[in-house]
Amino acid sequence: MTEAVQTPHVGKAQFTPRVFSGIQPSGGLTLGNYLGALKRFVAMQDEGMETIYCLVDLHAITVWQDPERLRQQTREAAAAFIAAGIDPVKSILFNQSQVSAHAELGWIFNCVARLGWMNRMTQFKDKVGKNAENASLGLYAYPSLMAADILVYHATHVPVGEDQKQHVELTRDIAAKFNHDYKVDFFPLTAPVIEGAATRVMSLRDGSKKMSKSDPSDQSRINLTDDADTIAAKFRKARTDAELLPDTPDGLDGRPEARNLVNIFAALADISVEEVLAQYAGQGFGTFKPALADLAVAKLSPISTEMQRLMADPAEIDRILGNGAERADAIAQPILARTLDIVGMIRSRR
Ligand code: AQP
Repeated sequence: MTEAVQTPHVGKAQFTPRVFSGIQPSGGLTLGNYLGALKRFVAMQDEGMETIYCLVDLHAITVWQDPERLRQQTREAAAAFIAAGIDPVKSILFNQSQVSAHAELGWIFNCVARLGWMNRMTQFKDKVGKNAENASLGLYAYPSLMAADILVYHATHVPVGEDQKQHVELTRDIAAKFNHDYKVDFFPLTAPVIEGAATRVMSLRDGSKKMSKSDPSDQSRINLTDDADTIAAKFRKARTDAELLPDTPDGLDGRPEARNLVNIFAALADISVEEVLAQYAGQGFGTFKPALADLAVAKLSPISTEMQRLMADPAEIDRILGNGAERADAIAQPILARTLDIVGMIRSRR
């Protein structure tokens, strides 16, 4: 079992371990989403904990999404989850907008989170660059909706890539402030679970930028839908240096592109960086890149083949998401109702 998973408590309240995480259907999923998140989601499901996984479509529209493409990308992301090993019976799998409690708790958390906290969120700054005036209010408030996604299930553990660590820490701050302001032990202090050799997969074109589904360059990422030839060509063209691979991880210092490819190899092969280097030390990228491409094709092509099969029946995907939403709603509604009571809202509607 994942080392970090224990039964957490806040004051006298005990919380049953429950895993929540999500991915935005803001484009096709990448190797970064797979290694940093999806692969971990499958591992946690198979460790026997209650697992709730969500396609966060409300987050996706914080930047413009064409409506028809958003529907398509949401179904494709659901197909990727199932193809990668998420069992929609063992886990709860749904799209966020079908469970309105997320948005309702999100509003309450907008009133708990402080502007000073939001101003420190590095992902917002990275995404808007110099264009903050033009960004949506939703993009700014994104982390407080994310806190609601997690806490509306009293989730205790959130598997994420390194880039989401700050948002999970903000979730803890919101929970702690809510508990303090209302003098309750109601929300757990959720732990991020950031594990594996590739918690931050970098762009294939620039080792200082993370691999991202919204990067304008398709060459910067491996998509889960890429075919074998495309995967091989992208790794062949990936930026690297002219040095040979070292025999210890220290030898990768100052070589971000080389480190990235070695990390990807280790994560795909489920071995350590040391083991990769034991095999490839002294070799150049002319040998390493084709081996990496073969490994990636072997691991990813069964997923993309299964995705294609699932995508042939979109009604079945919608049915799975609808069922998941009902199961999620049954957990979220009592937690939202109790939150509204705590906050002082009259709830007399029949
Ligand atoms: N490059 C990455 N390496 C490791 N993990 C990653 N994740 C994303 N990129 C990497 C993890 O995937 C989960 C879902 O992320 P998301 O899609 O909800 O948002 P994101 O982090 O903003 O991912 P993208 O691909 O960069 O999306 P866009 O381009 O739409 O903003 C998270 O657990 C994340 O850590």
